[in-house]
Amino acid sequence: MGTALVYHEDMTAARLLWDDPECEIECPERLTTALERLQQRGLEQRCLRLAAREASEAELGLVHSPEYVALLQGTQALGTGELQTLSGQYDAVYFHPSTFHCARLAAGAALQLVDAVLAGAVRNGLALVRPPGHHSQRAAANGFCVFNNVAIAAKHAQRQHGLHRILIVDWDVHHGQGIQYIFEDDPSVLYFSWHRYEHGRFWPYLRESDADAVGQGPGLGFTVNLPWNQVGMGNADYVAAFLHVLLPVAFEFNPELVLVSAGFDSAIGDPEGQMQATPECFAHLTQLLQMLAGGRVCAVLEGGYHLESLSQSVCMMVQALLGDPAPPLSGPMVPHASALESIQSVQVAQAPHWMSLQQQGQRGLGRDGASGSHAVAVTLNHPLGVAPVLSPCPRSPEGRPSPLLLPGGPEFKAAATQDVAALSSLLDQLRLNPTPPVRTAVALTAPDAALALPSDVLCEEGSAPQEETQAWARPHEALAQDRALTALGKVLYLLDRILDGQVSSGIAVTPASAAAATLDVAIRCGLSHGAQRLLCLAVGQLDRPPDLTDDGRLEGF
Ligand code: X5A
Ligand code: ZN
Repeated sequence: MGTALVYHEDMTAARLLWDDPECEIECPERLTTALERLQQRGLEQRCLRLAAREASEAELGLVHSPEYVALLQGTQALGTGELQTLSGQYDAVYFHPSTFHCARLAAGAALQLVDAVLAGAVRNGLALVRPPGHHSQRAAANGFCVFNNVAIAAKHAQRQHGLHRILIVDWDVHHGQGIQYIFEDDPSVLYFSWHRYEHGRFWPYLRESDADAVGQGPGLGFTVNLPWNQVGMGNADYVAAFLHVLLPVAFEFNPELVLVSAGFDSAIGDPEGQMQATPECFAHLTQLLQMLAGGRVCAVLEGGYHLESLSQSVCMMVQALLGDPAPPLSGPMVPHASALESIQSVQVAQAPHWMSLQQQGQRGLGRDGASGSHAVAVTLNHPLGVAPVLSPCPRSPEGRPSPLLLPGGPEFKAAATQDVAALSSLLDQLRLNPTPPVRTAVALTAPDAALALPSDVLCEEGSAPQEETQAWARPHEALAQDRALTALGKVLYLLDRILDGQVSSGIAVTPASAAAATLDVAIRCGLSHGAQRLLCLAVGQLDRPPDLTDDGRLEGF
């Protein structure tokens, strides 16, 4: 199942016919440049190409009033002066005699994409369209937008395909207030938008773009606004927003379809956004969204005004939709303080509506480590899962990973030989079986041992020798207790089985009061067994052991 690319050349016909510095950035080259780049990279050829059709009057009527559609229809016959006068009645809009046709194609392209995905012809896709849609409202054009392409596609997916839960992710740098208004009281459509806001001092200057606008009536909690109060937000900020706001809520919502209002004015270089996220970031964001709705992701172009940045970002998104690995993100992955403030304000505003956000912002208040009455799970993973000594896969100048080299060619053979050599030296070093016989094991102490486990999970009975366990435990007061010591013995045994290559991954349970100490021992034990690299991930408050040498082998959160 592939990726659809929906397009029609006619959508390049509309253009600004008079002088207007605000509107001139929305130009036909946005589409031609992006498409050219997709062709150059060989990406367009890998997609199922679909020619956009016009949306029907009835389809436009899913969102817009008949009077508004009729008014737009009438613009086809107007002269330049009349078009300019009419445009002036809206905020940041221009009309051209071809606007009605283009806008019907843009909405039609979104519909065709949704139909292709929901019919199972493709897994996902992108509609390359203009004019954009997310600012347009029931009876008003706004911010270069004429018909609300994504909102129409969502209504269509509900009416024609019977969907009950649709997620709209609007990563355009402007607030898609049009989409918000259309679905604000509707719990079947979850609308997420991040946007340049600057405390209300950025277009479209709306109070209802702030984090405390969360929807109305039955739609309470189904509008999620994340305002950026400073420019310069980058990869770390966008990824943090996904990990700490969008994805928790989205997994809880469990959508049947993801629509993306894919504006790339949120990327580096864009004159509107003034943000710093690199094109690669959009590959990662796209990958993250593919974990939802069985990968049914339909993206529809919104903004994006820096032609080079736009084209690169579009390529990155299409690559990710096609299933290619995402290039690594550059720069320090540290979110800005202002971004964290914004994220927290959304968590606070949305916590009453989403269980997945209710624990956030309470860290360090003693919920996780202090009481000692409940158990904490420690997850351990086979080192092959993180490919300890494999060199990063060699990339072509374009950043394409080596597996796409033509099989049989000399470069392919050289790369393959290199990979095999690296892999066998890894196995030699770690004396590992490439596929451990047991996928997952658990190490439980008596009270938890009665848990019903899936049949393919091994309940590990063994413990490390008592002297060894005591030796590891000695420096830690928290491990003096019998229960903690017993649990540690089981953790060490499990770790040994993983490092031996008998088990791929495991889950161990330890008393909460001993979690930090147990993890400390597990880290030291792993490193002393010759693990090449160790990633330690703590969910909740857990300090990194202070005295472990910083030799680059240990990475901790
Ligand atoms: C779709 C989009 C932006 C309008 C900006 C007006 N519209 N200043 O990015
Ligand atoms: Zn925009």
